[in-house]
Amino acid sequence: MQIGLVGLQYSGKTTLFKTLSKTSSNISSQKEEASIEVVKVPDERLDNLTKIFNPKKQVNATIEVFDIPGLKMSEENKVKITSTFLNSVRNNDALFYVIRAFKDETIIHPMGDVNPVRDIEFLETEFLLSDLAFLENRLEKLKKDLQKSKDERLKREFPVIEKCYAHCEKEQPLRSLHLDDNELKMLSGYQLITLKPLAIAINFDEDSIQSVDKEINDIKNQLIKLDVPVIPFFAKIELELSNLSEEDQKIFMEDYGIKESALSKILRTSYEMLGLQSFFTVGEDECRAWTIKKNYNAQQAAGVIHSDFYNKFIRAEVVHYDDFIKYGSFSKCKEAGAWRLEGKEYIVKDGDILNIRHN
Ligand SMILES: Nc1nc2c(ncn2[C@@H]2O[C@H](COP(=O)(O)OP(=O)(O)OP(=O)(O)O)[C@@H](O)[C@H]2O)c(=O)[nH]1
Ligand SMILES: [Mg+2]
Repeated sequence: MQIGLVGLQYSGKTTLFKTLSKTSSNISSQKEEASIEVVKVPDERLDNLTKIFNPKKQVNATIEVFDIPGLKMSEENKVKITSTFLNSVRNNDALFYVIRAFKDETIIHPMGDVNPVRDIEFLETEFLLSDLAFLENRLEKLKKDLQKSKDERLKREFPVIEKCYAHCEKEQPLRSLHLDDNELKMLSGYQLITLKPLAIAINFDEDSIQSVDKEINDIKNQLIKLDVPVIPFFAKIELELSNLSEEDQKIFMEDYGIKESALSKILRTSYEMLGLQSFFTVGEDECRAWTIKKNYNAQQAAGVIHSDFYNKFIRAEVVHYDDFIKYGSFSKCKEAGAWRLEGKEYIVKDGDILNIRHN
């Protein structure tokens, strides 16, 4: 899974990226090319399992974060969308708009002044236009092809593209259009931008810590059409704090009144918007968190570990993390009836500890 940080120049993407990856020393803020970082998903439950099993290693779930260089002012004094930018944006499973709310006269805003709502609407409009142009072309091509051939797949695609086109033409992003699984599958190769799950991360400065809830509400009120998560963060402070030990970091965050780190908010929101959850495997060699979709059954979850586990699946031994902590061991869980053998149709829950039995 890959999430993209998208925005205008100097909105704080790379600063945020650095707090996520904690490798502040070697990422230059002025870097032109995009960079991708594999970010460990922190999980207290996995930490606790590691304490209990004392394995050789702990493997956290990971998510890839893609830091895309922002849109700049062009020579004609306008912020222009480029095809390189659009291609980088298309390359993600979900998007975070990183929007500037901090005021700092020494850092020039590419549109002249700080205005979060305008910047969000600008990005939305540009992405909508890009999808609309794609859909229009695709529709034309399908019309032509269908005159020549009676291909069943193309026939089925036509009404789906038509429906998407009509929706975009009404200036609605595709994420607000109801599409069933088959329709989504048909569209999946096209990387339509407004179809991707979206959240908005707004970068405030430290003067706003007290008033941030109100400021976020004001912004949301002006964006009622845009029904997506909007989360505040404080890139500059958090970058400074990310160099401290975990303990000091906690203390300073409390001092500042920051309740949750940007890293944690972004990963939590990503999991939610992508419909993801974690299950665990435990043992002497490793304790590990695995990422799966929310509706995955036991066999599909087994397949994430290894394709052999999918093909030769027999049963899954299941104990929920909460039960394991409550009873203290697998044998105690058995006595209490909290240890179960499940078949392939079992829908895995967030926090299940699985042991896959296979041929
Ligand atoms: N005062 C202040 N400065 C910030 C804040 N966040 C980022 N900056 C500064 O703004 C400048 C640009 O930040 P970056 O994180 O490099 O911005 P970016 O979005 O990656 O920019 P591009 O990659 O050019 O699109 C840097 O000098 C940062 O130190 C903030 O919250 N407050
Ligand atoms: Mg940058």
